[in-house]
Amino acid sequence: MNITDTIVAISTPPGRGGLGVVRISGGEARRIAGQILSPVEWRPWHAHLARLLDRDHHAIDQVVATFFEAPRSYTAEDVIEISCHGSPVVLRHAVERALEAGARLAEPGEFTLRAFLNGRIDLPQAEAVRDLIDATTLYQARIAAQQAGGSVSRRIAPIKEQLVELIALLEAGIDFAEDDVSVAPSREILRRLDPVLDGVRQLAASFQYGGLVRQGLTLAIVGRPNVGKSSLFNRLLEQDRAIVTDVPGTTRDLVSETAAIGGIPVKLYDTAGIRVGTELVESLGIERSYQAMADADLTLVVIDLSQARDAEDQALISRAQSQGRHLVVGNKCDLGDREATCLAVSALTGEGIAHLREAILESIAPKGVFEQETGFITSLRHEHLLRESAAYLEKARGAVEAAIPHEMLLLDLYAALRPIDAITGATTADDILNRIFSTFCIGK
Ligand SMILES: Nc1nc2c(ncn2[C@@H]2O[C@H](COP(=O)(O)OP(=O)(O)OP(=O)(O)O)[C@@H](O)[C@H]2O)c(=O)[nH]1
Ligand SMILES: [Mg+2]
Repeated sequence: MNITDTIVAISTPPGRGGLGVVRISGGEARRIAGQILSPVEWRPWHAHLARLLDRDHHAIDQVVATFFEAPRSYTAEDVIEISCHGSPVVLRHAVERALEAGARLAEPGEFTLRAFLNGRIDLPQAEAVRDLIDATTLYQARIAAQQAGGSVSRRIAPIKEQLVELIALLEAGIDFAEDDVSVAPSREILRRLDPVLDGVRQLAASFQYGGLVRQGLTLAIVGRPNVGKSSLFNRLLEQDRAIVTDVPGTTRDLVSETAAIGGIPVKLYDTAGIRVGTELVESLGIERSYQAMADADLTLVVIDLSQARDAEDQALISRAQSQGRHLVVGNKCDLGDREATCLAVSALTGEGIAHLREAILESIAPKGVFEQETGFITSLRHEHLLRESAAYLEKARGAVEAAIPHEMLLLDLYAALRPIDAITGATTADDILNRIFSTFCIGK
């Protein structure tokens, strides 16, 4: 990909709207914009009122063009943003005219790629821009905005610094051995290595929660027929999505929809009520209920408080227990007695639902984790790299303890540094770059 030419794209989503923005970036931005607009005296960081012209120099829109002069722009190049009225024909025409004037159509994510390549932002920041655009909850947006501001790099920087220092110490011991620079004793090396290993491990482990922020989790609602699973599903969604009747066996298939709970996107699955000895269609549905339960990050086993718990309820609870995270929810508390061993709610009146939401959050992460917002990484790529780094650091630790020569130890330390570099963007291979930026939308 050539990054010295001037690129153009529509930066707003497809469709009609009040405004639509065409963005041009590169050394030729002013000249190209000049050819498609009525004459403009460009002043940096000023908005200019102009007319957008067609090929016959007829005005087709009145626009506001803003000039961001290099290097103080999104891409660190000259950027011109033309705010048109949001008509797809007008926007497309503006882009076509810019292409005729010598611009090239931007690849997906290319504006952000240029910001990265020009050193305006590092790789975690670029990835966070994509997460920000993809955010489905305000909480996700807030985390992404912090990361776009550099929070991940700020956490990694001191760890990397310590590792580089240790490498320098060992290199010095080898290079200047004759000059009486004493070789660092194992105790000293371990004293420096351990905090690095701890830091890398902790950061990698934080993905356990950070991953949930980005990807969300799946939650299956299971139980016997008629206990109120679909009612609870609708209640958590705050939307009348699944069919509710007093006929047992109403839900036959999985119904899924995403709700935000505490800012975390939660994909809820309503399932067919589980019972034995039913006809074919229902039993196929029940198989899916079991499957959803096995696949879910968290299972809500719903029981009916207006009835005594029976063996089928108990069997489901045991099954959920053996499969991992689960909560037992006693529904219809407006009718029946509360039990101490479950969360009492009423899908009908809404009682206990706020409490259930909290319990769902707490069952996936200790209280307060999601509030310490800068405390975790949200990218699977970062997690993999940190784990790789930790593995080499552990190997290095073993080498120190086995009194293996420092030359060999250094190889492990360099190998541990490489994945960290790949996060902060110091030595990134092209394929990583392409993978990241190709998931962007055009115009970003
Ligand atoms: N009083 C009371 N009735 C409820 C409550 N929740 C659900 N119901 C009623 O219980 C009946 C069954 O509700 P559903 O939500 O369809 O139950 P389900 O578990 O999805 O049933 P299946 O799909 O057949 O497995 C309906 O008549 C609901 O109105 C509740 O909290 N209190
Ligand atoms: Mg149902």
